[in-house]
Amino acid sequence: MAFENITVETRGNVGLIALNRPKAMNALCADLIAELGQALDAFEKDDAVGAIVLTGSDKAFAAGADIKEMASRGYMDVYVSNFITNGWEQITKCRKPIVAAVAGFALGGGCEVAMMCDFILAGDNARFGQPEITIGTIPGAGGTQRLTRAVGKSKAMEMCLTGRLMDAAEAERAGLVSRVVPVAELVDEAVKVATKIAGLSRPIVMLCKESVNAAFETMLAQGVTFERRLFHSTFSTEDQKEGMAAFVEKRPPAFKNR
Ligand code: DAK
Repeated sequence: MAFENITVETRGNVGLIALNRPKAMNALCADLIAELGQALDAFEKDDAVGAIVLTGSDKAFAAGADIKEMASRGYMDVYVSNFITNGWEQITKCRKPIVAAVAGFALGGGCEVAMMCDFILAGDNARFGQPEITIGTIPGAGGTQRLTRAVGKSKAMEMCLTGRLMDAAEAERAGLVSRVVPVAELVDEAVKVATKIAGLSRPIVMLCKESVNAAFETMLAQGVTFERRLFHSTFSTEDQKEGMAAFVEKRPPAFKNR
């Protein structure tokens, strides 16, 4: 597939997508979002790919939705056309794990896209924010919801109400990112982590992702019950037998994704 706003490659069994609109700080125009959706879909269907890394450039993961594309739209227009809705949440529908490797600016829709991924590894120059309030609007792709769940009300409220950016160290302290690594090592480190995941049992990885995600949609008791059902179901797989036998026999497991 030929893309104009992203680059796509595979590294071993990891699919690597890089947002690539350098002149606009990777602003998320409609074409970019459509291409991202196509690339994710292709990796989701590709049996050779077990995990995905989504990154940007060293300067910007993405500086938000494309303001120039949005600026002159009117209410009836955006409402009736369901403006920038289609495609935006495809990341959250993907069953394979997606690691966001964020360097530079992750603002507005950029921060929201990173938060839609399963976890975020940050380069030490990363800066996160929801600055929509400073241009007369509010987050529209889940920022007020996912940021609040990630960092708590006080910090999320301050960031959404003032547009203040958070640096990588603060983002790690607040639990928005799993780890901070030197920016020069970011993509390699993300691919390394994704390779580790892709080498595990694919169905078990998918069950695990589904179970963690259920924590955002359920009450605790319901979530724990859901987890218990999935945990029990892993005992119906060949990979659970193999994983535990390999441990007992002191050898690496050979998972068959069955
Ligand atoms: N859109 C369009 N162009 C952008 C852009 C953006 N978000 N961000 C940067 N650019 C462009 C600049 O206009 C400039 O282009 P030229 O002037 O050279 O043509 C170029 O990228 C370089 O930017 P700067 O010259 O500004 O570079 P600096 O290093 O000085 O500043 C910056 C970098 C990232 C701090 C600054 O560019 C900035 O503040 N950018 C805007 C950040 C922002 O406000 N982001 C939030 C946008 S609103 C939804 C889905 C998503 C959304 C809503 C709904 N649905 C699913 C319903 C999301 C909304 C948003 O993200």
